[in-house]
Amino acid sequence: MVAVLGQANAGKSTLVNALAGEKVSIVSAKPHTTRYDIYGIICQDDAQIIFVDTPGLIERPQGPLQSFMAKMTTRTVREADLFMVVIDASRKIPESTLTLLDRLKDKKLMIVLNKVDQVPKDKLLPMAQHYQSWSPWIAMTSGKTGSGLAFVMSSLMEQMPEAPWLFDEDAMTQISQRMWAAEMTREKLFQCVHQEVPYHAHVVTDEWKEKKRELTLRQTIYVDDPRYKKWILGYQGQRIRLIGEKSRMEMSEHLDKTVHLFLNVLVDPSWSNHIRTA
Ligand SMILES: Nc1nc2c(ncn2[C@@H]2O[C@H](COP(=O)(O)OP(=O)(O)OP(=O)(O)O)[C@@H](O)[C@H]2O)c(=O)[nH]1
Ligand SMILES: [Mg+2]
Repeated sequence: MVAVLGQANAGKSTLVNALAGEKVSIVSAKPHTTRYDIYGIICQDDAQIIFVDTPGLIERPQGPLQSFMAKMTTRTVREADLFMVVIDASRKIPESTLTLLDRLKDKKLMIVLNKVDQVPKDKLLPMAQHYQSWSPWIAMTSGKTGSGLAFVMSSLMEQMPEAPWLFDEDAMTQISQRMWAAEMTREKLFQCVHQEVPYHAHVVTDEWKEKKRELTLRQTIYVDDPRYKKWILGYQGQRIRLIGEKSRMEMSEHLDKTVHLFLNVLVDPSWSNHIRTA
């Protein structure tokens, strides 16, 4: 198990998807997109690597959702065999990442300088030298272009401890299909609805019905305030239609099925108290 940790928006989910070769985890330009640990599982030769994508670091968790997110990351740190700390090399490193590096200094730690496509080449070497005081194991990657990923994979393979495989060879992730589908719709909320709205929303798949190559899904988007419902619906329901269409198309592509998606928006001020992984 490889814990993929680091600041929000560093590109952790993009990296996990690229390394696992499947879209298991959602991605957006907004920080704190990932809310639960999501596994990206890959089997190569005689090795199985489980990349554990985690929520971005939260310095002072506020409210039940953020406490839940921070707790997940703490648990992952306890369980992992190896650690990847992902750093957005195009930005100043935040204090929380330095604290994390200090904590993991004596573990098997790979420091990943990510988004190198956005950094001038002459800056990379001094940057790598700087991080060597935490670990000599440094990778330079771009989840976007794929550069450096082959090195990450081959050096991880050499370092994986010997253990029985935890998942079947064809497993992609640990989350249920229903939850994966809910995450796809949540991603579209992050992409299509602006400002704070996506942080106040949660998606649940209520129904999953498969008939040959047709899949019918019903999902509920919970929001904690009626004004967010209005934003998500949009003028004459235009925004919710766009969200549904984008989510449906993406699911169709990944599942190779015709998907019919029905979305409903409900106001429930207490949804964040009931959040769980499933
Ligand atoms: N230029 C560039 N952009 C990237 C790269 N990797 C990710 N991004 C972009 O950075 C943003 C954040 O990516 P995510 O993968 O969601 O980041 P994350 O670390 O999982 O973020 P949280 O889940 O919010 O903690 C998205 O807009 C990505 O498209 C990269 O290598 N290069
Ligand atoms: Mg993420």
